[in-house]
Amino acid sequence: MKIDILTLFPASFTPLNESILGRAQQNNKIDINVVDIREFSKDKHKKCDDYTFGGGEGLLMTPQPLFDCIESVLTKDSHVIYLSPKGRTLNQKIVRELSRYDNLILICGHYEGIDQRVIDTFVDEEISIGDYILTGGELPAMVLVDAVARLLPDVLGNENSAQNETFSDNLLEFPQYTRPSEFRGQKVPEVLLSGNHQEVAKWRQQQSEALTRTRRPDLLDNKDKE
Ligand code: 4GY
Repeated sequence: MKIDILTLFPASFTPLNESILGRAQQNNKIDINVVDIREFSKDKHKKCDDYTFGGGEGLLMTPQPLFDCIESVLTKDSHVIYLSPKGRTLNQKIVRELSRYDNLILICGHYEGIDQRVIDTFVDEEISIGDYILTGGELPAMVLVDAVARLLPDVLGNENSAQNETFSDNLLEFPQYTRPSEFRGQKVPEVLLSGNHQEVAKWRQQQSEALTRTRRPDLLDNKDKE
């Protein structure tokens, strides 16, 4: 998958070069292309924002740099997303949907947002990462990239990818422990040390169900499942 990230702040995206996503990029499992919208401005001072028609405080990102920037990466395969609190709220079902595209183009707004004509012309859908207001679309874009990338083939280690998709779907994760078996007087549950894989699986399933019932009962009757 190729992901184009269009932003006025390309330096914000260095975290994507670390850890699992950094390795995935080096191994060509994902192609993350951060594009500086400012380079497309035809203004003599590379201006990319202006006051809103109708009045009001803040600045809006102007259409010209965005139109040219989007057109420089747009193909028949592109799915164009604008990160915005007005969008449908991201969840794991939507992440799975997005992971099937060959090319995502993510538009990051800043200031008061972008001219509506950019949205009307190019944007296939608006996506929100949650009901709170940030200063720009850069962090939401990184959240989306991270969540999508880990579903792509050969991005996670095999242990993880197998486990994550199969059994605990729409349940919260059971508690986990590593060595030592006792630390500062706190013992690991006996069943996990038993070597009885069937009993371990049963305990984990019970723990997941109980935790989900108390913390997130909304997940149990949720149609965002598959
Ligand atoms: N929440 N989910 C979000 C956000 C900030 C003004 C447009 C969110 O996706 N985006 O809070 N975005 C605004 C700031 C420009 C983006």
